[in-house]
Amino acid sequence: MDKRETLLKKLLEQQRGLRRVLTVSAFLLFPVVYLFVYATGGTQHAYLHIVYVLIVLGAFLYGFKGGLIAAVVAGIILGPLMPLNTTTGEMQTIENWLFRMLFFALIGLSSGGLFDYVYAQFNKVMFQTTHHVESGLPNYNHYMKSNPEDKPKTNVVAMTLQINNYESLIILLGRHAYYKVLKDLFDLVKKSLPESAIVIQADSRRFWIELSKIDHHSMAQDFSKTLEEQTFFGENVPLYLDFSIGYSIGDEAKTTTDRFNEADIAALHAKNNALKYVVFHDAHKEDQLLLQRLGELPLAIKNDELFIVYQPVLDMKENVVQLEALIRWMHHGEVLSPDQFIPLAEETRLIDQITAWLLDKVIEDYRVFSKIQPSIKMAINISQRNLFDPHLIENMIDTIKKSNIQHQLEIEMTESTLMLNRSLTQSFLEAFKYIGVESILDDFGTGYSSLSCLRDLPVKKVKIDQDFTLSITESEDTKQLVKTIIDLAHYMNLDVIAEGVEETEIFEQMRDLGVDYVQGFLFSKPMTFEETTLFLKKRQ
Ligand code: G
Ligand code: G
Ligand code: MN
Repeated sequence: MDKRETLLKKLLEQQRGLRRVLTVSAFLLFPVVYLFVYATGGTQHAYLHIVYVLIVLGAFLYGFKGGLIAAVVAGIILGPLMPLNTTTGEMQTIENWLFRMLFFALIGLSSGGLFDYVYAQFNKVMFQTTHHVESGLPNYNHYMKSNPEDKPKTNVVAMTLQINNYESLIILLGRHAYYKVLKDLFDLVKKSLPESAIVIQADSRRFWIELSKIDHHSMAQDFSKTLEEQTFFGENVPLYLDFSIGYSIGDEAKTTTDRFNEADIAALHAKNNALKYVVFHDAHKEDQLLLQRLGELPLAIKNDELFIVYQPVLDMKENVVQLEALIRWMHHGEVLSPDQFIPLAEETRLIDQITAWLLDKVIEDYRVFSKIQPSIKMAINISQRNLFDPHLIENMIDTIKKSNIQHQLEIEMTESTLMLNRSLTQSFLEAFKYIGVESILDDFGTGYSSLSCLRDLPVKKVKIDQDFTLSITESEDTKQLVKTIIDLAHYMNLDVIAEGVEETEIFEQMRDLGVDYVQGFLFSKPMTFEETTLFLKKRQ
């Protein structure tokens, strides 16, 4: 809280006391003014004008009502009760003092009205800083007003109540009706929690709640049940509100603001894991770590921290036929694997930058590899998310055509992600195929609807997931499954790659089952550019 705010708060606190003192003083000052005007000779002289101070004071203290009352009192004590001339004792005429009283009243009313207006504006501003503009519900400033120091405490529980489907509710209802629903929710929350609970609106989709330490387990159960059982209406339409709740509970002293942040993280965790509520745990900070990593990713691209390793794919005569490009990130001296950052990037448009970078780099490296082995093919992995950006696809197709690599490049798509938008995927794969770039269905067998993928998508190869490959020597069922996949693929004129071939025995079984290509640690781990160059040279 800044200094000005503290000062204002003190002033407001003192305002009441000040008001009382000034009111009493005003009452005492009327007789003083009376005596003063009397002593200076009555209303014939200008000294009576000192009474305006009291009229304006009345207006200042009680608005137009105060101004009016002060004006009438002043009008009376300086009217029928006050001689025109105290030495002669001559009284004022009725018209004289009535007119003056009217004039006083005008001053009292107008200055009082002005003060009322200023106060109303002031209160409005004060309200707006402590309440949400659209819902009128108390906000964080409201909380901070009653808890300005935010000292670490041990005896409280913080809770975040989050509406996960807020965007769709806004689209459905419009802002106005949405905030009415939010108000209903607020009332319900207030009603179902102990009276001492502080509830504030943290943002458009979140309430923050501070509770004294209680049996949060039974409370959490009851509370989420109450929310679930309530039907909310927006514009008379029944609504489904999808809630997640996060708690921050702990014996260490923490400021409530820190607790609210922890409760937010817990609520996010609840949402991502489809849980009703989650109690914050230090491990949840990993979410924060991931977000931090996402922030670093654009710089990683610029600073050349991303690099590619290549893993060879061999035919059954053990000739190297292809190199699969696998991305890595040199992050603070530690090599991160794609699982540690690609899923993050896939949630944003960064994945497009990464794929564009990857393609350029692979083409550059291909120039070197193809000098050693002209027949070598390359494979890159692309994300479903990439297909959502027609510009990226256009640019990729452009780049591929310009570098004339279309017949040496294949793209691998993971089956599980293909399902997100089948028709889009199909048309883009068609576009790639049209220029000569074939596609591989990656991790085949682990996703869903595999068979319709095989039927509908223009792919040339399927890659059997390493889960199957690795267990083929151990389980007869897996072996039969792999055999069926291979037969099915061959029936559809597709080639089969087995990924994860770690042992000679696996290789031999795969060969017996009719696999066309193999990839795995038995032949080579993923290698850096330099290692790959040496590997290819040795193989010639
Ligand atoms: O190399 P590793 O086993 O860590 O790879 C794990 C997964 O990451 C693989 O299944 C692969 O499909 C994916 N992957 C590797 N490189 C890339 C890439 O450049 N782009 C995308 N989208 N995925 C990649
Ligand atoms: O899913 P995708 O094919 O894109 O990923 C290939 C990944 O599988 C590579 O990151 C590589 O590290 C890993 N991989 C390749 N060969 C083997 C293997 O023989 N055994 C195991 N466990 N992993 C492998
Ligand atoms: Mn792959």
